Amino acid sequence: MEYFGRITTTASYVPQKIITNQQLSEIIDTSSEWIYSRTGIMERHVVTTENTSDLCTEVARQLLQKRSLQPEELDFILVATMSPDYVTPSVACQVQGNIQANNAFAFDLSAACSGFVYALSMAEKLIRTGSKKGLVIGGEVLSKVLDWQDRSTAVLFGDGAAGVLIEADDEPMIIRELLQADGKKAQSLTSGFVTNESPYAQGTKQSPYLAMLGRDIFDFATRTVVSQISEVIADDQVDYFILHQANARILDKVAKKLKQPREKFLQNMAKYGNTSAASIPILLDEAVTDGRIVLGSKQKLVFSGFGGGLTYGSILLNI
Ligand code: B82
Repeated sequence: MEYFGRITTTASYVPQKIITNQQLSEIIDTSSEWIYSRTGIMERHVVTTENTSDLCTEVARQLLQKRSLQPEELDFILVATMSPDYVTPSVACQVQGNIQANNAFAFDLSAACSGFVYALSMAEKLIRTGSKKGLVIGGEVLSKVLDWQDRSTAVLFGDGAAGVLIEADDEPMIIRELLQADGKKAQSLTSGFVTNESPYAQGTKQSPYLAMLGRDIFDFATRTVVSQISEVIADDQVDYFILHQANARILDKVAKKLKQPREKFLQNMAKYGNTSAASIPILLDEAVTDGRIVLGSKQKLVFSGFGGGLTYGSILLNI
C-alpha cells in the first residue's frame, strides 16, 4: 500500500501581549498611518517571558489534544524557525521533551519565511517513506532579533507559532510543488550573525540584528516567486492562496500578475505583522477555524513561502 502525507489538524498560538502601531509610535519615530499604508500591519503580538520553544510546545499540545492522540504516537517533529532559543538543542527537541513524544525524532529546519513550506514538503516525504504521524510547526520570536532603534524593520515583525499534524493517507494531498533557492542574494535578508570571539579569530564583526533590503526582496517576491507560483498552479483552478504574510502590497501585486481575484489571497498581517515561518500556518489555522477552509473537503490551495536565503517554495494541494 502506498501512503501520502495529509494535513489532518491545525493549531496556532500567539503570545498574549499586543502592541499596536500607535503604541510603537510612542517608542519609535514613526506613525500608525505610515506603517499601515506601506505594510497592511496594524498590530503584532510580542512575548514578555516566553521563548520560541514555549510557543511551539503550546501548538504541539493543541495538535495532539484536537485529535486525541498520545505523544508516543508521533514519529517525527519538525520545527521551521529562524529564531530558535538555542542553536542546539533544536526547538524541535525541546518540544519533543516537553510533550514527551518519546518515539519521535526531531529537528529544526532553517529556511526563514519559506520554512513552513519547506518543512511540510519534507514531512510529506517522510510519510511516503514509512512514517505514520508527525508535527510540522513554524514558530518565531522575532522580537528578540530586531533592532528596536531601526524604524524600517522594528515595525514589520511579530511573534507567534502554528502548525499541522500530518498523517498517512491513501490519497495524495500534494498535487505539485517547487522548492527553490537563490543563495547569490543571501545578503538581501540576514539575521543572527554570530561573532567569533576566539583569540585566533580575525573575522570582522557584523550586526546580529535582522536586516533587509526591502526593494530587492520586494522585487524577488513579485517577479521570481510569481513565476514559481504560476508554474505550480499550471492550469488548475485554485480556491485560496495562502502566501507568506510579509506585506499587503506583495499580495496585491502577486494577485494582479497571476490574474487571480485578490479575494482569493487570504490576509491577516494586520493582526500579527510578519511572523516569518509562522505566518502561513497561522493563516491556515485561522481559515480552518472560521470555516473558509475545510480539511478533507478537497479544496485546492496554494501555499507559498519566500524569504531569507533567499528561499522560496510553493505547493499546490488538495486540502
Ligand atoms: S518595502 O520595500 O519597504 N516596500 C515595498 C516596495 C514597501 C511598500 C517592504 C516592506 Br515595508 C516590507 C516587506 C517588504 C518585502 O518585500 N518583504 C519580503 C519580500 C520577500 C521575501 C520576504 C519578505 C519579508 O519581509 O519577509 C518590502
